Order: sequence, then C-alpha cells, then structure tokens
Amino acid sequence: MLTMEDVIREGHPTLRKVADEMTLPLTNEEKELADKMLEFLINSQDPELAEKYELRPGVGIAAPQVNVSKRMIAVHVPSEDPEETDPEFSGILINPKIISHSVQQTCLSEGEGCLSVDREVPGYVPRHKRIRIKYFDIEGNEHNKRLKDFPAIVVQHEIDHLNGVMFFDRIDPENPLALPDDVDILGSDTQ
Ligand code: SB7
Ligand code: NI
Repeated sequence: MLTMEDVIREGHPTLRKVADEMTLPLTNEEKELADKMLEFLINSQDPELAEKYELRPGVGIAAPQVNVSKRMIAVHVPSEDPEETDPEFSGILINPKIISHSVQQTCLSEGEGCLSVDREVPGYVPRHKRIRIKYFDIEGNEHNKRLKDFPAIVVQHEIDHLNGVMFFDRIDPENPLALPDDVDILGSDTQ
C-alpha cells in the first residue's frame, strides 16, 4: 500500500524530469504500481482510512510522484452529486496525451495544491477548459475521451507531472490573482 511516505516532495529531481513513455503490455510490477496508485486515491478520499493512514486527500497522482519516472497517472474524481456513488472519472491512464483543447481556459477559484508540495501556493492556475485525450488502460486498450472543467483540470495537473511541470510554474509570479482573457473561474471543494 502507498502512503504519504512514498510521495516525493518539491526539490526532488524526479519531479523535474520528463518521464519515459511506457511500453505495452505493462510488466506485473507496473500493473501493481497502477493498482496501488488508484487504491491510494480511493483510500485518501475515505475520511476514516485517510485519518488512519495519514493520507492527504487526492483526486490524482502521477507515477513520478512516487519516484517512478514513467508516463502513468491515476485519477479518481468523485461525482458532484452526493447521491451518486459512481465517480465522475476514474482510472489509470498510460501514456496520456492531450490531442486537442479549447481556446477557452478555466481555473479553480481556490487555486491548486499538490501532494508533493507541503505548503499553500496562492494564485490562479490557468488550464484548458476542455480537452480531448488519448491514453491506454492497463490492459493496453486505447481510449479517446473528452473532459471538461474539474476532471480536465486534474488530468492537466497530472500530465504536467509527466513533463516535470509543477502547478505553481503556471501562476503569474507578478500577480498571482491576475487572469488572462477568456478564463473562467470554477468553484472548487475537492482537491
Ligand atoms: C487540484 C488538485 C489536484 C489537481 C488539480 C487541482 C491534485 C492534487 C494531487 N496531486 O498532487 C496530484 O499530482
Ligand atoms: Ni500534483
């Protein structure tokens, strides 16, 4: 099982590397890591398990954050509807790639946080509002999917980790609350 002790923090060189493309089929070791990454997210969103194992709640995690420089991310975004038990978007994405995106941008009203960053960094993080992604699942099947708003933001945050980019790199250093044209602001409650 993964815990916060497995998550590397800001300053670790792996977080600044461009991660390697994965070859399919995945090895058993890679499949095990994929399962553990998704399990970490699900546990981290369960208040009892999060407290028991001292997990920070997370909706996404990228392999480089556990010091594996490979292009694999896990995402688990719960539904906005509290009655709905199925997540809005959940899975392991291998070699994810944004193939097209909207001109319109969006950002979270509360800014972003990161499991690898143990401090609050205030400021808007502009992201594409809508993206079309291509990726492979752990079985090696190819997927093509459109995402918008929060799930799109999460996937962009995770793909950034595969390219050595941190969320605060995208905050305007002069004026963290400055917003470029054509950016809307999305209310956030989940991180
Ligand atoms: C806010 C939080 C996340 C993504 C986008 C907006 C995920 C935070 C957890 N991570 O550090 C994953 O890389
Ligand atoms: Ni992060």
